[in-house]
Amino acid sequence: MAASSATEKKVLSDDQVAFYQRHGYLILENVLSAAELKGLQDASERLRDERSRLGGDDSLAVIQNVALFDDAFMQAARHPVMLGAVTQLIGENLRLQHCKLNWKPPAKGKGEVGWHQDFPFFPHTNYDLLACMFLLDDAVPENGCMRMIPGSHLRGPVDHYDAESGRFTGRCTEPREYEHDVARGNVVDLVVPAGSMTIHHCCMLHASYPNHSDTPRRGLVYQIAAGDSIQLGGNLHKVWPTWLQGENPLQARIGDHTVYRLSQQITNVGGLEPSADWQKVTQD
Ligand SMILES: O=C(O)CCC(=O)C(=O)O
Repeated sequence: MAASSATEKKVLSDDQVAFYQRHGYLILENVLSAAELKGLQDASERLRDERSRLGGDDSLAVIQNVALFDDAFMQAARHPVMLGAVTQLIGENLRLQHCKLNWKPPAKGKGEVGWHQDFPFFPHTNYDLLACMFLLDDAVPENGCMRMIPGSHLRGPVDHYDAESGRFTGRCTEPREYEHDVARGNVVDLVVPAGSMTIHHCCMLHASYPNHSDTPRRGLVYQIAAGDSIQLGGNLHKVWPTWLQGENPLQARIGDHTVYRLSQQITNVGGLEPSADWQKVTQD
């Protein structure tokens, strides 16, 4: 999986780009070769102790900063198909904001993730920020696949704060933002075979089912930001300074139009340790 010049060949058709802009998500089937998939599955097995340490044997384990645990995950961060697709959606200059392995073990009825957007966890100066998930197992409703409300990204960020305490909850706290869509079936289950990749916009309202099956559902997530989409809040992860492609433009684009020049690169002197600081719900 060599780092690519992602512009050489277009990964997405014009229809796929238009679909993403309209619906806020995409499915690219069978992106990983059999060898790449096996390599990532093997790498995830090497994290089994970490999963247990996080209490993830009978619940969803979110192992943060996996690219720092294992080079296989750092190589996958520069997968040419992923970078090619992301380039077409948010541009040439790409920063890795965070990466993680979401490992849903076959613990019956566990691992459900409630409706939320990613953006409120780590707001940026614009919305050119998206998540790519490589599925390391077939994903179906029975083993906890993700669900999306198509078009919800166009509404912009919605509230994730508890009205009484003012605390960030990590879940959408305005049920009207999703209940109506769920009731009328405006929800898409991302049913995809292992080796596929899904992409979703940072303002996409999404959730995932609990695992009711006998098989795990592992999803390897890369959250990628355009070079001029600058993080305003939330955690700065250890992998955050990882530049995936292109150059640091040394500017912050605020919304669609205002561009503010930055005098120097922001440096991340701390950052979260690989998974050590993981706390359920409030961190992504
Ligand atoms: O892995 C899952 O099922 C949920 C992933 C998700 O919603 C997220 O990482 O934001």
